[in-house]
Amino acid sequence: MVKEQLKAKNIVITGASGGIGAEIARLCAASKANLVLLARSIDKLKRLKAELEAKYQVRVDVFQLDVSDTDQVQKVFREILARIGDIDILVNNAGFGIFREAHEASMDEMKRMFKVNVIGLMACTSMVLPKMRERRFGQIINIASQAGKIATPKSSVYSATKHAVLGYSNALRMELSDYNIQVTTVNPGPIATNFFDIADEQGTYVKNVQRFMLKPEFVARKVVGSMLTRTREINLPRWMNLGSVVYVLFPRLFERIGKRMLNKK
Ligand code: NJP
Repeated sequence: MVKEQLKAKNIVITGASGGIGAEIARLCAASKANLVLLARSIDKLKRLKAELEAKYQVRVDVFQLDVSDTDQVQKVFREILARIGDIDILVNNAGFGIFREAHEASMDEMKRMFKVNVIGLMACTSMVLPKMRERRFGQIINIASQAGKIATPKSSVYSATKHAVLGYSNALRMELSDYNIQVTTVNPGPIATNFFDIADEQGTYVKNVQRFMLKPEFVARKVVGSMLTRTREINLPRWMNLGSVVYVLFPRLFERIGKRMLNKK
């Protein structure tokens, strides 16, 4: 997939060391965008940089960044802005989940999930907003989740973080609507990535939803397809979104009838 409009655009991707972040990076590089890739695993980022530069002759900068460390976020983004100038697209993709019933979740897990999935995403966004507003150009793509629309058992904390991402993004979209800056949210169902190594220690969920699992390449194609368009929200697979529409309209009925279907973890 090659998207001509991305040629020479500066795209920053958090959580780019694996999973959908790395796939998004590959497609952007194929479209000749300049990339800034961020994650904690610097070795994986360096390997991806070498792969993309060799294959597509694009510029790839990599920085080690734990998005939950907001001082580090500020430092790294200042460095990015100084080095590459304007950021055209920010993909806030870094995130993780731990599936556990609320009474079993530790304080530390709760804080870590919020610090990465919510505060980290907001911190990165804050760093690109002033320049984007000044230029009246840009796009912020926030990877949320279907869990941000329908909360299910054993995902109370993860789901709360993704609801927070959607709330933040919806307000941001309205604030930026007069500035030609698009805010796109992405709400996938389960995707076959390493996400479940941490989220689903027992493997129960993966076993139960194996047949619905999305391929990371497919999700990445949809995300890259939305770049520099006015796409508001991407919901994958489409039928899951139908579920969230019904949920909003008839929550009590949905929870009663869907009880077994929603209890897959
Ligand atoms: O997961 P995985 P996905 N600071 O584990 C990085 C959402 N999602 O690609 O730091 C900075 O393969 C980590 O890098 P590293 C999900 O919530 C997924 O599936 O080196 N980066 C890695 O590159 C998340 O927002 C599913 O360990 C941090 C990346 O994040 C996004 O999709 C379903 C970090 C995670 O790659 C990508 O997840 C859904 C930190 N503190 C939403 N912590 C799904 N897979 O089923 C982690 O609805 N990273």
